Amino acid sequence: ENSYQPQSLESTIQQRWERENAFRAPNHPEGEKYYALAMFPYPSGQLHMGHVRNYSIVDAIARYQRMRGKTVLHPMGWDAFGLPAENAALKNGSAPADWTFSNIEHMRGQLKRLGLSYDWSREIATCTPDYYRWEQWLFLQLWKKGLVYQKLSTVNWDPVDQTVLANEQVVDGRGWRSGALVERREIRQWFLRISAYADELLDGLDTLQGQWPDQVLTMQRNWIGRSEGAEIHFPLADGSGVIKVFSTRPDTLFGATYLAVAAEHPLALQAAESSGEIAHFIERCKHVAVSEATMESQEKEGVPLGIQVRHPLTDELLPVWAANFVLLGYGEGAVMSVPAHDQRDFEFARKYELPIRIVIRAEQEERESAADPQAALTTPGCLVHSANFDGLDSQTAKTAITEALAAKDLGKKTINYRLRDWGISRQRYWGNPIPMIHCPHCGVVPVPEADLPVVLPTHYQLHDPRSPLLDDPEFLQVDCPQCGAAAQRETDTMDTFVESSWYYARFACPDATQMLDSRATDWLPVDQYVGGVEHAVLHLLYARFFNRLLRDVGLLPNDGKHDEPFRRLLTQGMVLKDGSKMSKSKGNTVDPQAILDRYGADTARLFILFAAPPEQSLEWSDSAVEGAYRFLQRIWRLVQDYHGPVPPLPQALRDTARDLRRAVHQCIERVTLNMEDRQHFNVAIAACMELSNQLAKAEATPGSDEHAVLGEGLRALLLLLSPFAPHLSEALWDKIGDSKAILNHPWPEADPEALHSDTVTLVIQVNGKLRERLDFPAASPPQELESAVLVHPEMARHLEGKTVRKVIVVPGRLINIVVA
Ligand code: ANZ
Ligand code: ZN
Repeated sequence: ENSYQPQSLESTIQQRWERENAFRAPNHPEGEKYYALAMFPYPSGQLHMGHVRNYSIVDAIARYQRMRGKTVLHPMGWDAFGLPAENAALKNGSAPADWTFSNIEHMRGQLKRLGLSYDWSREIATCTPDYYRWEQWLFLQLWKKGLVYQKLSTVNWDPVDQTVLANEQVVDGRGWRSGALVERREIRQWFLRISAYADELLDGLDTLQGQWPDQVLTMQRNWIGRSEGAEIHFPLADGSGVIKVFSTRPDTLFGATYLAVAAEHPLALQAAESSGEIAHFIERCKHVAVSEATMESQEKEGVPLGIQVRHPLTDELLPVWAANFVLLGYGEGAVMSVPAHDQRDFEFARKYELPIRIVIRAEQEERESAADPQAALTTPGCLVHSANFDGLDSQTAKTAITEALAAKDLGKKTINYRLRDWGISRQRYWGNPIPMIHCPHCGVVPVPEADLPVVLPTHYQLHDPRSPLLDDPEFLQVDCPQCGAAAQRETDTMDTFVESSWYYARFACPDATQMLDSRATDWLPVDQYVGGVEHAVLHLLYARFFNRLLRDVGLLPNDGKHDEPFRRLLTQGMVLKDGSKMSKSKGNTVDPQAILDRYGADTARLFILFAAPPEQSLEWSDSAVEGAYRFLQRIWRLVQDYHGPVPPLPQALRDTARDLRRAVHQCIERVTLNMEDRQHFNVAIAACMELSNQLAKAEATPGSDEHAVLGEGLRALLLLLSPFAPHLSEALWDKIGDSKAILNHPWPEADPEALHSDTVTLVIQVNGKLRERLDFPAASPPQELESAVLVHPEMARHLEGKTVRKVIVVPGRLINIVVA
């Protein structure tokens, strides 16, 4: 009866929370609101330690803020569409929906077992029509605004499985399932015009400075990749038009010795018609997966197209090449190559023996640069061999040359973004159907709003990777809403990042009969968002984009306070074991369930928060788990052994009681500090551990001052621990607490009176050398200290036989005695 039994204790406490709807948030926050959110999980089947860490962090924050008197919203849901459900279904011949919902059941149970303070009445699963219908609705609004469009775009095509592959399904250039060589194919796909928000998304990052990790802000800035430069036109020698290029270095224009275009550039395709070599080159480029990273790292290769252009300022003839490092989708899909000043162009020129012409001299260099450079000089400098622009610095020359081009109508200043529009089409089944119809007469026609949602059929058993929507007349066949003719539904579904781009807003009003209502305005933005740093760009950028879309369709106010979705972001570190990331493939996972079964939720949570600061990686340690468990046992015993009830504090405390009380309030101060700005929960927990040791040592016979202080200290300790070990704290609070339930009990405040110490410890130096540390009354003026230190018994041996020349007092810190 009197020992710590986490299993039964935790289940009793959890039932109480459930009975009392303890974590139900009101529709509209009363008083100050606090919205705490963890990135919601994909229902893969089992919680892993990364989840436990993520949710323990947010739960500690949510519980702390509740005790600070805020109205807290802390919801949970499921990012439920996506490929793994299809893969699992293929393997077991089940339906993705069944697999998904049974996983949700199981994982919900695991989350409940962890005792997380969720308002479960707000649970969302994104694969339900109640949720995804609003995405379809938004899609139609964006279509009206011109923020949705279709264009040809490249996909990875598996010729054996006859299906489009996601990038992660391409392994070493082959289909993950068929092993067939993947081809690049151009198909029409749907895009969201995130590029229209590029500047706003960039500027918004400034408002997050200090609230989001710098690393994430930098990654987003680079991802948006704003480049200022010029569009430059090179007239084709045969007079048939121009090739446009984008350059951030128009100052190097006179060093351009050839042009390079992307393999799929129209001019390359045209040249391929009459050249087997060129056609072969383009064909080979097709087999490289479509990512910037692979394009960057591959060996640079190219082929001359047999075309010439004229230099826009010198009229010199330059050859045009197709090259595998030029991206079709960036800038103009063509570059002017300046081998002397761009490393990539340099390597390419070396390989194919193209001329290298130096036009920039590093500022500090006196003589002409070497005629045979070993690498490109990529820094700005002073122009040479550049006609009337010689002698200008790069910065000035950029403007001057761009102006000269503009005067000839052969160029202009432009800004380019690395950020591409968001291709949301997926040729997959288990996703949100794009609400469009293809009519043979009218072309693309949106599904009328009244016909929403387009419900995704859930009954298919999957037998091959091809989307069953393609073969289901029930889904496919529809009358054109405009002309009534037989038409076909779109079979592409939306990227699952669409669902995760607005779920945080829907949590505020999960039952709203529109996408969002005024509850979202009141609860947003999320005050604290926590998740993995792997989401630094895509998810976190898309959500920032969507929040602005929701604003611009009128669902959130345009008041400057609702632009950003997440006010503060914490990116938690990984959970490691034996020095490497826990993962199934490495076989080094620790199943949270096993820890819960053995030690209970409080131990699991406490260990995981104590083992490292939240943003750093955490090394799993069985003995540290054991240690966390023993600590909780110790707290249990400490409170059980207390001879209650807790008496009121006497007016004046004796010395030892006063010291103990100081320790209690110092702990409150330290924990509070680490719950707020720094969020170093490990330090907070360490402070609690230290206090528990001090309390355990107190000699507290009932009736003594110490007994009263111990009571106060145990109460404080339970309050301070309750965000980390909520079950134990609440159970013990029942025994020793004052009336209010610990969940909503005000967070303890450090009493300045108690923190105040009557003595100060000063460092005593003799001739600048440390000799003693001595206590003096805190209020002593310097003259008193001067005389007191000289007669202090501890000082006799240091001063014996010496003549004191001078005593220097640095108040609160040290006394230096100068002797001869
Ligand atoms: C000439 C030049 C000279 C360049 C020089 C650089 C250095 P960011 O900063 O990323 O915007 N570029 C333009 N379009 C490209 C494409 N579609 N694929 C690959 N590279 C492309 O980079 C802009 C620079 O990348 C441009 O400036 C262009 O090369 C190249 F000394 O033009 B530069
Ligand atoms: Zn029609």
